[in-house]
Amino acid sequence: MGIKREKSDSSFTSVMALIQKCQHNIPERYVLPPFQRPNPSRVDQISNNHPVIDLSKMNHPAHRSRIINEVRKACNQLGYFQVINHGIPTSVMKDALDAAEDFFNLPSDEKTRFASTDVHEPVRYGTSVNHGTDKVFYWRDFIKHYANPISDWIHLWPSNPPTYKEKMGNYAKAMQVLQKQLMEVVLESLGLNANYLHDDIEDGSQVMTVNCYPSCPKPDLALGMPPHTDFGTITILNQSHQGLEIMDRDKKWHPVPFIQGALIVQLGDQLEVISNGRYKSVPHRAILNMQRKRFSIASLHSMHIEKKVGPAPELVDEQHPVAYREGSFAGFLDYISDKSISKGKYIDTLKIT
Ligand SMILES: O=C(O)CCC(=O)C(=O)O
Repeated sequence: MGIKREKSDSSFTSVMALIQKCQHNIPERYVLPPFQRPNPSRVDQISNNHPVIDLSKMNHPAHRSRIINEVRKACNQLGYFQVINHGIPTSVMKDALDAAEDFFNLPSDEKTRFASTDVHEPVRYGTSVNHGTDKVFYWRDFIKHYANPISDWIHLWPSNPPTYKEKMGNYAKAMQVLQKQLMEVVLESLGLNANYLHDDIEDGSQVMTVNCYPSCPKPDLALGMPPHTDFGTITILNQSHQGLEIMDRDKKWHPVPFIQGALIVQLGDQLEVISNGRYKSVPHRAILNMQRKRFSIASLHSMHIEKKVGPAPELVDEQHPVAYREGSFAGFLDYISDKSISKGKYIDTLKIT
């Protein structure tokens, strides 16, 4: 691929280590410029317009057409929705969050063996978004690992805590099944055949991003993650507590309500490209709180890393000319390898203006 690899760098202080030392304040490098801070007065606290879609009886024709209509409405309006009755056992969701917590509670040297600033690494532990390139730091520690097909990757995942592979592995497999079902519904909602790109979706890439946001003494000055959109087709998010905010089309932020047992589905840039811009990826960010640590697990799905994808031909016509060039997950990784995600977006390089 001709990629310039950065040297792995494990010299950073995790937020988990930092909170032992600073209980009342945060270091300067986490303080955001005023216009980037999570100003609660500019956040819509009372919106009850958050789509929650019941997936039970998804394969029953009457229910399926209702679900497709609800998905279409949510994707058009906000680019995200929550799903309930999705078939993933509560125990599988909880076990994965417990495995995340146990991992971040390990001593530093157990975690830093996975530390790297190289975004091409299939397993990577770090802090902020990329501690090698970020100017301002975000209040987050993370471990990311590839997951599909699981047999290709699981041997690279942490062996400590001892149950990590089993618990996170069961969850990753469940997410891969659910994303295939959700993609069929999303594609149908666009008027495409449910089997469109079937094999590419089946063999696609899955990146599990496991996030830890320790409680923060100054949550009004910092963020857990900056505003960004995800690269892939869809992301499925499991979380221990509320903390995600999404931006609507009027650029107003909305806290996503926490619903016990629900999963959050967000549209990514690759789906925006496939839809030829009919659907837009959803900008989102993670906010912090003073009371407790929050964990989230984002399962990011996309086509296979090298697979280039453009708009579906069925969604191109005289009124809707091709609006994006083809792009790939590999192209995205090359794009972000030397720049912060808040500095520019790969999808903007694909737009035909
Ligand atoms: O933790 C969250 O709510 C958001 C996580 C996220 O955006 C990500 O991992 O890309």
